[in-house]
Amino acid sequence: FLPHLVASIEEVEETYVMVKPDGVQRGLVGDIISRFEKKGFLLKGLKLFQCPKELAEEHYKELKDKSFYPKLIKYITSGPVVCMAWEGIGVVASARKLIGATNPLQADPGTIRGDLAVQTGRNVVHGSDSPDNGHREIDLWFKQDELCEWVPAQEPWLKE
Ligand code: IDP
Repeated sequence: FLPHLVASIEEVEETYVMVKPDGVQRGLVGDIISRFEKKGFLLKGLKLFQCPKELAEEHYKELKDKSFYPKLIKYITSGPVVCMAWEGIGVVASARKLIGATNPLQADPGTIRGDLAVQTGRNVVHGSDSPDNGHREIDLWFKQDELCEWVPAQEPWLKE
């Protein structure tokens, strides 16, 4: 990140956001990327990717004892996903707010899941739940040379 351009270094975070296979199949990729772009976060990595089973299992390892885990792995590997790395002040919690509650029927209107999904098992998007997991998941899904450090021309219009 670029410490000279932000008010407080500690607040700059990175998070892993992923359009799940249902979001890709339903043509929601542009809409979802657009919400993070418009908010003012910095896109550092982006790719369409067919997730292998081993990676899905590693990503969701904390859920491996849940009854829905086998179905979850099947879902995430059922077609291409869109992987994104986003950077910004408070981006981890903010991305979770933009995404909405895990169960789309409980997600507020205006959120991605609230606007675009009806079931927990097809909730179109993932976002890291902590700064530590943001780092862990970006490392897991991206190679170093797939990530860009750059300064958008609009930076001074977003951050004082
Ligand atoms: P999150 O994605 O909102 O952080 P988690 O509890 O970490 O929610 O669960 C990860 C993913 O596992 C969910 O986004 C959803 O795709 C799936 N999942 C969670 N709970 C259920 C369930 O009860 N049935 C089916 N799938 C579930």
